[in-house]
Amino acid sequence: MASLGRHIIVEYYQCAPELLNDVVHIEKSMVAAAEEAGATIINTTFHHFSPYGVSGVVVIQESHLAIHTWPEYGYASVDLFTCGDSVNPWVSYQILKEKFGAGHGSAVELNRGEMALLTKKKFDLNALRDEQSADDGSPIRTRDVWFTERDDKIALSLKHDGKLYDVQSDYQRVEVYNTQAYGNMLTLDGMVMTTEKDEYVYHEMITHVPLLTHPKPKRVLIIGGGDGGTAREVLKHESVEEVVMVEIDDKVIEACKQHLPHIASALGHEKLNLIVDDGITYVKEARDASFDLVIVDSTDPIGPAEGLFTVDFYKEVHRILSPNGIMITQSESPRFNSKVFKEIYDTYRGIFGHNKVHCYLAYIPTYPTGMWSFSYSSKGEAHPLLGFDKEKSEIFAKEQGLQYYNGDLHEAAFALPNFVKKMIN
Ligand code: SPD
Repeated sequence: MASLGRHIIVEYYQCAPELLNDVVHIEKSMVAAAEEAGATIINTTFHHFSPYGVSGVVVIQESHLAIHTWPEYGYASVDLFTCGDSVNPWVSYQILKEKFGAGHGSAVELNRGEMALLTKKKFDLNALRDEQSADDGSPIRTRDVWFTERDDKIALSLKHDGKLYDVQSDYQRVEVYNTQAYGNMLTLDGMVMTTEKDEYVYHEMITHVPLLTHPKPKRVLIIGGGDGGTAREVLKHESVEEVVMVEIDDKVIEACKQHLPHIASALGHEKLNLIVDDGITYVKEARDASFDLVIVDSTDPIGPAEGLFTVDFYKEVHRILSPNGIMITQSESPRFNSKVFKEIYDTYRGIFGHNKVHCYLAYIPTYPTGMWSFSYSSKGEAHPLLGFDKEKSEIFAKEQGLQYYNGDLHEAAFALPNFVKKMIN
């Protein structure tokens, strides 16, 4: 043995970009590469970075395998570090080259810890081992695969057991992950849309606040909302006679029906008219004063939802609202998306009038910063707090077994932190 370890530094070029952006594929490939080489795996940690790139490490009893990918360049940088004679890192090299569809690979091998330069010290191993950590010596394998949504300053990571759905639709990348803490999770273009465990906060707040303050909401329009959560909550109100939902992407509906069935549970409801089309066009063509409530349950203002954040679109929404109509939108995070947040409120106030636009907050752990906002814009006399029938709301919340919304919460949601007030006033 000339050295303690062998370190192979690997470059893979001209790889398939989609493979280099698939955290599950990469983890599986790295695990296979370690196992085939004869290594014993201790732990795996892999992160996907939004929108692209994966980093990960397989810790093996005989050192580690590490990877960083740049899917946009079809490039992966890999370290194969092994010690002992029982593992052959060149086997890993070949396997990974094939798994990533690399057109070209190169590698250099370094010896780590030259024996000629080392002197072995004698020490009593038993004296160093405390009783707690004494075990039978067999490694316990653990696995950490992470989804990460991040911008250049903030990241949110969720550990998952794999992907259940992954389709590039005509509009966006639609994925469902099986997260360990929040159940199945829908992401669009790498951004968290909803999870089984905290979806109720968003869906109860985007719906019951307006529906319990409008005198008699009969016709409701949902723009977006393809997961079905908003429709499910709206349909809990008996006064509602028809819900039209216009979702641009049928793959979102398909993914949620298959993997988030509780959220999608009302998508076949008899009062629901589900249209797969562009919401902007639908609103443009809708009759004047034809809806009592319009809910814009959009994604963030990047990609297919961009047009939903324009003055022209909101003017059209105002036109199609009945005289006492209300428009509700998800208005992003005041802390995370401050610029968009401010612009949204300026825009609505320009259309509905300064005193007709209100902001309310809810706490959604899987959205950036956890603090999320909704806007309540009123065309006529409806007001979120004046004349609010708290008792009716309490009864409704109890009867429906709501998990977040109640009368107190309704009122409290409009109490804004100073920094938020400052941003919109
Ligand atoms: N950054 C998250 C914004 C998500 C808003 N829409 C969620 C859709 C849930 N029905």
